[in-house]
Amino acid sequence: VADIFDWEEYLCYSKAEAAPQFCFKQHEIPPENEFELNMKLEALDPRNLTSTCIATVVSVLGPRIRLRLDGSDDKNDFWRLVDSREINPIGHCEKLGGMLTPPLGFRMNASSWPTFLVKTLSGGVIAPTSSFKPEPPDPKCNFFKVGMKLEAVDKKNPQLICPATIGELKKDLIHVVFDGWKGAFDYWCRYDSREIFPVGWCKRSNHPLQSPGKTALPVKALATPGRNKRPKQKNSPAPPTPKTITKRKRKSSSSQVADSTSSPL
Ligand code: MLY
Repeated sequence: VADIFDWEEYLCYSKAEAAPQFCFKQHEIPPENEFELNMKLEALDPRNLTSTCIATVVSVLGPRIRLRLDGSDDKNDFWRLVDSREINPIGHCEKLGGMLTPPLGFRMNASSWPTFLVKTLSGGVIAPTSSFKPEPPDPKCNFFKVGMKLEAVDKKNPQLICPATIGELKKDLIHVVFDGWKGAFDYWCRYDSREIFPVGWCKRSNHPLQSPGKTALPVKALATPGRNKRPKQKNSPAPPTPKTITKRKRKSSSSQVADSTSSPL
């Protein structure tokens, strides 16, 4: 899906500019992801940021990991960058004089927490300290301008990163507007949010990037009827009939859109 969308073409088509790197609290070179499935670490409970819990890596995608709090259900998974301040190696909390706490919605009786903690830690691989990367520096202020393009996490489908535009500014806040999605997924966040990225970040970090919703794309690219039913032509260039040659030459645009509309989500 994602690899077919091309920013360069799209910026040109939409006559927009990409928000420069210095606007973002992201490293220009995305960090290496050295986490592996089932590794355990400490994470702030996203539903209760004053509490530090044990979490397990349940997916790995580019420089992001999907986490599940030990003792919680599988309905509250969340994603963190490997250079997030909100994840730390096991032992970090205690070193600072803190205590590990059960997650909100702990499945068992609170009194069984100490035993649960020992068991859950002994049943997993401890993520090595070297996999936690330093947080990027803070931009000095809100450098964004209305109309600039960026890549942003879709908070309603947080595994997805999608093309977006700065719709509005309000002091330290920016309005993230998802291209081609009629406002349903838009949100406000701070300029130093870890969920927004410069154009090209997904490509550089090997993270999939969604295509914009189809209303944001050139009409020409959408106008070919039945494009989704056509079998893949990549490796089998069947000799085209004279009729198909005339209208189907623009391979890049039609293949782009076929993908943006076939999202399973
Ligand atoms: N299949 C879901 C996901 C939409 C994702 C929108 N993002 C990319 C802004 C839906 O159509 O609701």
